[in-house]
Amino acid sequence: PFLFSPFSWILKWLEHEFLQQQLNMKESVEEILPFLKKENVKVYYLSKTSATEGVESFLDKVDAASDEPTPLSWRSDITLKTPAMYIYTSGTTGLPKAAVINHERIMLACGLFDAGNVTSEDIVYTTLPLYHSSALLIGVHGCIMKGATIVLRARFSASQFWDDCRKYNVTVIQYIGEVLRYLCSVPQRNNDQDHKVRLAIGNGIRADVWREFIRRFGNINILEFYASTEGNISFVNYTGKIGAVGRVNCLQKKILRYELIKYDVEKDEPVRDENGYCMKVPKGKPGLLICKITQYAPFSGYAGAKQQTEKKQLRDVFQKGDLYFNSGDLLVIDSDNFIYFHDRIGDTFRWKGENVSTTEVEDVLGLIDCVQEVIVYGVSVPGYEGKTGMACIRLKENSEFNAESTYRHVKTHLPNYARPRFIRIKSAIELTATFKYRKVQLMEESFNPAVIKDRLYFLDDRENLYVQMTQDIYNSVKKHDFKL
Ligand SMILES: *[C@@H]1O[C@H](CO)[C@@H](O)[C@H](O)[C@H]1NC(C)=O
Ligand SMILES: *[C@@H]1O[C@H](CO)[C@@H](O)[C@H](O)[C@H]1NC(C)=O
Ligand SMILES: *[C@@H]1O[C@H](CO)[C@@H](O)[C@H](O)[C@H]1NC(C)=O
Ligand SMILES: CC(=O)N[C@H]1CO[C@H](CO)[C@@H](O)[C@@H]1O
Repeated sequence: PFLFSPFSWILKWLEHEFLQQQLNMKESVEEILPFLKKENVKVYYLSKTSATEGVESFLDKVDAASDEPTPLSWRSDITLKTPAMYIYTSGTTGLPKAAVINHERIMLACGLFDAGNVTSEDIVYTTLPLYHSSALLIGVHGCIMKGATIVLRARFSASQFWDDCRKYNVTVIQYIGEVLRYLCSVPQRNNDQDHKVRLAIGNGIRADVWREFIRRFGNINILEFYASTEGNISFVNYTGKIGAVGRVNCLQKKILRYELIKYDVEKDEPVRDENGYCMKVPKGKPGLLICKITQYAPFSGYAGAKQQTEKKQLRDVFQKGDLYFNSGDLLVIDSDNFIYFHDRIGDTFRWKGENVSTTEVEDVLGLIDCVQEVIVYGVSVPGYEGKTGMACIRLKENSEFNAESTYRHVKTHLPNYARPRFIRIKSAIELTATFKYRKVQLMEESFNPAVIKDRLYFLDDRENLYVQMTQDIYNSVKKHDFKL
């Protein structure tokens, strides 16, 4: 939907970004073309011509279009509540879902650039994928709003990061999750503080990384925020407290009735008391963030997915008939009312008494050069408590899996208990609408090489290497000859 922006320069990047994906998607689209036709869906290629019957080209029409502002009459019926785009959120709590993003949400997201005093003089560097709300809503739309310049890189590279910043005179960077941690784990260089970056905007930074990042790369302002793509609740670290995403603000709390409630990680559901109601967590304990759905805090839901929308809502929380938005995130509020991000639910398994966050492991593996896509989950091993990690990887085209460098990467970036014991290489993980279903299926397929026809590797910590999984290894693991 955002293709219909009047800014033809966006199309220039999209052309770059999507050229590769487009080649892959072309086949997929053509496969279902008869169906799409029947449904009256118009299909365009992001190209100047189309050789496919029933598919039109788009870029030639853009070239031919006027670059005058869109006539007011065309958008007279557009309000703040009109859907502007859909963003697919990953399927951590069910199928991937198209979150409805209306114009108001885009404007709210752009507000972060106001909080960071971003101006038209700024140059913003984004290495995050454009299909994420961070890059698209805050980065791209923020730059349009401010008239700032955006520098895109198709894929994050820790070693190239600061060179890019120097080369393009970057003043603002965007981050998520582990990005800043990787930057800190690159060997120190003399020119670490030689750059013009003054502000980092993002979420998921931990307090220790925050400190190290500032120590090493200089006095960069960090604007840490918390928000879910589809949720109504958000926090910004206007406080300057290291590690915190924000602070309980009485005024905000009056309008946005959010709470942290007890959550049972194993059962994957909120804990309810004898009357069937949810329980607030005490200060300092992680709890599920929920937010009352009201006229001030509406929830636009997901496109065409009533059931999915329903799933993100919690009913009868503190009294009969009340309705809350379930953020799917565990947060902590400390005794000074500072708010911290803790984890996403449904994405954790336990191994050796530790909680392994699958998203964190996925983030780490996702940075390996040959990895196109990765799903991490736990598999049960008879005789062991909890589950041990398995990573299912789809390689980039024309890439080979390198057992040695993968081992080194995993060892450098993950604690022992979080390192995937098994790696499964699949030529196609259909990360389609059935993604979640497949994760369950993958879990059931477990790690038996007699059952799994894909290439399977085993982390042999005596050899310090990923080795090909064999029936012998499988038997020794099962018989506990090989201790995990
Ligand atoms: C970065 O700034 C320097 C000094 O102001 C300038 O010479 C150079 O052309 C700029 N680079 C880019 C890519 O704009
Ligand atoms: C929640 O959504 C409403 C309407 O979309 C908006 O006015 C409000 O600012 C949002 N609140 C947060 C914290 O995002
Ligand atoms: C793991 O999660 C459980 C349930 O949330 C919690 O009780 C426990 O303290 C956590 N363990 C660690 C080591 O963080
Ligand atoms: C907007 C804002 O106040 N951000 C602050 C977040 O915390 C860092 C670290 O103390 C401050 O430097 C930022 O100014």
